[in-house]
Amino acid sequence: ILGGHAALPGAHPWMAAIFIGESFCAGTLIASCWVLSAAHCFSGNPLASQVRVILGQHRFNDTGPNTKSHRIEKYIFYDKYSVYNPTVHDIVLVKLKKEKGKCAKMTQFVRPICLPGEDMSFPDYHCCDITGWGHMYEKANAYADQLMEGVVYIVPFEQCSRPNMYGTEVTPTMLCAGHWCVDACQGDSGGPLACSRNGVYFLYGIVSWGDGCGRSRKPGVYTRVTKYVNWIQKVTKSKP
Ligand code: 4AZ
Repeated sequence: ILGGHAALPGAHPWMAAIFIGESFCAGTLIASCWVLSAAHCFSGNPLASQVRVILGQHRFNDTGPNTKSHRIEKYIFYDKYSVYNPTVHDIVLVKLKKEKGKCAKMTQFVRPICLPGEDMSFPDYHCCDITGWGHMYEKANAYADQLMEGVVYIVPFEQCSRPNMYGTEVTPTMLCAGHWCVDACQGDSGGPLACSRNGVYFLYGIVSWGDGCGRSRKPGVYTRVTKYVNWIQKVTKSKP
């Protein structure tokens, strides 16, 4: 996160740190056994045994009494995701492995975020939170050592799809959000754009892509979660 500040431990209890072989992404806990992330993080088709999902984490790569590392059972790409077009349908569901019949144990530091309804929308310029351990400036060579948060606003689609921003690269299944120098960056992929209504946070976007980090006229681009809630419900509610 560029232009953000350190989060308070436990302020974003749905944050997941995902280690995929040698690489790293973020994710968001939406139910005890399910984490949402960006499909492009899994585009190398890693073995499920190479993936670890850390919940309750605040300091990067640091275990403590509130953190728990989970193995995963499987991950499921949105049907139409293609590695040849990785910015489109950039969404993946990760199913945690049960231990003694349970997935994530809910605590003060581990709690899922609400999914929006498919017809829910936040207005243009609405302020939402982004969180992550990603780079704090574009050319950084290390992740943040603690969870960072920043506030961005929703950029009107009509503006983001103008030729001087992203033109036709942004589609209605994406949304743009940025606020001057606040932006997501490398390592924040898969993490949440969380918007609140009456004090309740909803997962409105998933960090997906952008031209650099914090560049003018280049806001962050997020997977628009409302377009996928039917799919999420279908996959997470289906019995094996
Ligand atoms: C990345 O490389 C990345 N500024 C994520 C978000 C943005 C740019 C790059 C948006 O994971």
